[in-house]
Amino acid sequence: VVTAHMRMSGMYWGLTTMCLLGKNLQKEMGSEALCDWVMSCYHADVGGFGGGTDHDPHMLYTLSALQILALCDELDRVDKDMVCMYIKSLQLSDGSFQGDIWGEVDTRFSYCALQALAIIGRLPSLDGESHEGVELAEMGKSKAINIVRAVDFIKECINFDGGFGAVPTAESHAGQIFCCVGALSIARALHVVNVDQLGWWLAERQCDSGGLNGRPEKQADVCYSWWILSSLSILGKMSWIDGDKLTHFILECQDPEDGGFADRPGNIGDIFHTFFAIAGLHLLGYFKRRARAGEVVFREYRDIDPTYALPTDVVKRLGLPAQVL
Ligand code: GRG
Ligand code: ZN
Repeated sequence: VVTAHMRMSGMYWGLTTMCLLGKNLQKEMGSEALCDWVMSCYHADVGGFGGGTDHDPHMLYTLSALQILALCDELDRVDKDMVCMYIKSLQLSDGSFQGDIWGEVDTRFSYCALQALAIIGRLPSLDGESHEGVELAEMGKSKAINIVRAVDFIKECINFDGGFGAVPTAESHAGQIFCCVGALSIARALHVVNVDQLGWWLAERQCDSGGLNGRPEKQADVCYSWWILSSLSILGKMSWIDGDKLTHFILECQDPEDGGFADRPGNIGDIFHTFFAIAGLHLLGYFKRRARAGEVVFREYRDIDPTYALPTDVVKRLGLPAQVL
């Protein structure tokens, strides 16, 4: 059960999982009706999406909505200029982004903003050139976000340990690190990262159980398999953790009865942890190995992109920018 206010993200987690497992959204998941529902959460007056019908627009659900439309190849349904204006309206003068009109600032929203703009082809590049096929000139500079400041703000969130927090001076946390590394990958600005120091901090998150925690002294949780592995993958340091031990931990989190994955072994599964467990197993090459071992069904599984958390073929189809080391 996904809480009503975040149904949009729940739908993104569920649909992406189905894609990764080789399901066809058009033929097997009724993607057209799903996109009708997504559009019923759109606020045409401001350009943002809510987490459910009749919910106020928010950056988090605007990204989830665009990701769903991208998965279903239905991006033509949105007014890209309006969505761009919505995201720009949430950028503050220091380059940060707030989640909605109420003003909470968090590096999660920087990531959401940059990915959302990339998906709709409205992401300015750092050197002032527009990306291939993007008609930014037509849009006019005044309508674009300030990408230089967006990167500067993320830089301000780097801590002495090489990690990133939600805002400047906030403690390093693996979830925020994913957001910052992902945003920098999208902006092609990974040069601001101290790769060895951050890679070391991330690798240190592996616990005796093989699972990963989100910060020192905390319990392992399957969702960090994604937040940490994707960051390490972008930084080219996936080999710094023990992949076999992590694979074993993730598989232990699956409920043998209903198939879902929980945060840790023995707990009740949910769609959030199921998505990140499957996505983590993909990055670990688990399904490829099973396909190579002759298990035919695994051949239909699709890979996931570490920067966008979308199937790699979708990222390719849309020509989305990403820097990986
Ligand atoms: C497109 C994949 C994708 C994401 C969109 C919303 C977002 C961008 C990213 C969220 C990143 C984040 C902050 C993840 C962490 C989630 C989490 C498990 C938080 C728990 O924090 P604590 O402090 O738990 O309650 P710990 O594990 O530290 O005990
Ligand atoms: Zn979790």
